Amino acid sequence: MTGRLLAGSRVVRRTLVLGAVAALATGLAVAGTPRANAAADTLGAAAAQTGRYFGTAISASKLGDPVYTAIAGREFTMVTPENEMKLDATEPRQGVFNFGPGDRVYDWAAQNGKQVRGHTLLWHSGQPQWLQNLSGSALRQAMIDHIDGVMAHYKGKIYAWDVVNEAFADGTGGRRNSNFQRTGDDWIEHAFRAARAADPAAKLCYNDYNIENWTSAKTQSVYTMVKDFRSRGVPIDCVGIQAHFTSGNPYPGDFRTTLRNFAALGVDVQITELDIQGAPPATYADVVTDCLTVPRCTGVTVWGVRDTDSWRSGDTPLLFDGDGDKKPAYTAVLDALNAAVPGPSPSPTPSPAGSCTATLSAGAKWPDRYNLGVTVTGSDDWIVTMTVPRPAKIIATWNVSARWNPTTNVMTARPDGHGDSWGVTIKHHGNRTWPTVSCRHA
Ligand code: G2I
Repeated sequence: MTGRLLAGSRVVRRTLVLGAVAALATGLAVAGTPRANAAADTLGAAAAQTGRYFGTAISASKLGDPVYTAIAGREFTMVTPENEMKLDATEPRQGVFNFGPGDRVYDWAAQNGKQVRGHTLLWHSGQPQWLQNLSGSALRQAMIDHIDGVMAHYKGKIYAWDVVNEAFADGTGGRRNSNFQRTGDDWIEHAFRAARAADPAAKLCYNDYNIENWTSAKTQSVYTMVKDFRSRGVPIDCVGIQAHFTSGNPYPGDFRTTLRNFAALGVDVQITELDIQGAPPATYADVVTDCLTVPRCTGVTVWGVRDTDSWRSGDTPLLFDGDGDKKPAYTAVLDALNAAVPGPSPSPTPSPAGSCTATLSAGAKWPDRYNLGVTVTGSDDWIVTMTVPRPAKIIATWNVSARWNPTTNVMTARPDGHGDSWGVTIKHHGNRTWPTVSCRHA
């Protein structure tokens, strides 16, 4: 059996999937005691063990820098184009779209197995001149046309879109005065409805800063809007909390309450632009731990790779220094992510000389599922453990004997006589973060 065949005719596919499910089902009765995951050694892998992503902002202009791409490729599972999908970049003239820079970031992410957050469709800042010159119904129509044009281009490819960015004012908690706002209060809900129609597969987020502190007027106003949208069926799936922390806008002790309260409205919450002045390790760990305590906090994105890549580089607010070396904050975040893995600490099993390695590679993709190839080296009698980030599930395997434990969401695989290259089909249920794998000799 091959993964390629799985994409074949409906009859063939059904046969293979059913066969594989039967093979997996035999594991249900014999699945053993849940084992804790080994500590992961990258941010993305550690977050994936908790069913979350760990992302970074990426600039197209830096994709030629090998230090930058090595760190980004290794550590992160989610990518946000820092500027390339903004209004001025994507629609520089009315009705004339430019997806070159956005595609460069998207393609790099896709080629490296990462998902993409789309940022951002409607923002008061970064507007091209033609848009700033419009008002009233002409502006409203241009806003909808922009959403339609950009979302059509990236249809089916984006994990979540920041549909509306920073629409509330600091301090008072009222709406920010902008050209969009002057078209009427209902511009935000119209944007979300248009976005849902344009790409039903993307999660639709409202994204803002200074909404970390639960008691602030701005947080309360955004919360009231999201609650209202949920009660009236306006399609909103997530709230992005930027988390740009400075001495003037410090990490608040009630951040976890904010995450929990938004999540209780039935939306995902995501930390979307994290950076902290001076990068204090304890504060970074606290922010990440807050996310880990809220099941609907689905991921954390830091706003850049190295300090020198930051929009406020003088604050050295990120996890890697200008040389690309890991800072103490990196270790604090990795430890916080690894500490979240449930279950007892793994017993230190000595790995035999030349212990085996399982390597994943991208296979075919469908809207609701994707294939991964697995190649094992270093042993011909191996046991591979694959931990799948919830709510994704393995629904089929080929060229391997597999047991699926639904309690732990872990598959254990052994050779079935077809060699050391095999594969799985994963139904992602919205979480396209790849599983983590480990290998040991049988
Ligand atoms: O301002 C920080 C962030 C606040 N939330 C929304 C984010 O989209 C925003 O990101 C920043 C980028 O990090 C900056 O890189 O947004 C700025 C404004 O769009 C970005 O700055 C722009 C400069 O304004 C341009 O002059 C410059 O050409 O960056 C461009 C590329 O370096």
